[in-house]
Amino acid sequence: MSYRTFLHPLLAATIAAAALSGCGGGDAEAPPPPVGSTPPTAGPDTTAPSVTIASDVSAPTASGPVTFSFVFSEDVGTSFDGGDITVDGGSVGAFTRIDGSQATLVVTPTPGVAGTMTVSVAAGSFSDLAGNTNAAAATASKDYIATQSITFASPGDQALGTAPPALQATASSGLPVTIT
Ligand SMILES: [Ca+2]
Repeated sequence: MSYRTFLHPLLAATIAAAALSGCGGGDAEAPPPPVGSTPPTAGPDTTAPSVTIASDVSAPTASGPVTFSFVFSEDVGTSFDGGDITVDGGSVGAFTRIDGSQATLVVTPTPGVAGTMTVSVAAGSFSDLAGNTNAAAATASKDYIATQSITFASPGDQALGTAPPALQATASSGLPVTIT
């Protein structure tokens, strides 16, 4: 029992010292930074929002579906949706609104042909929370290659002594095929 009664004052002193050092002087802390980045004297928001479009394929050409991202300069709420996007050279897939300042759209290349997918947003398509609409259009494109089949026509039966048959082929893309 004498051991326990001796330990308690030591423990208490240790805890008290730790609590004191944890205080750290306390009165020298900097005041918290002001909330928000807009000074209270700023006028109404008259800055038009803008959008930057990019694709998730860094290679020069894509060979399958491409996800285009739309990153807005400020919160545009729900004013932007899939109907604000014009797509050429591919078919429109899933549109996702990540939040008020980001969205994505999947575009699948037209099967069997090579070409360019273009995604664009016209001016006046979306607005910020103050009601300012985007003044500038935006666009992005990605070239794509797609597999295609080449079908050779049968040369048919050939008679001895006649000229060799000319091979003929058609491509699934509809583009002309040159045989050399
Ligand atoms: Ca604005």
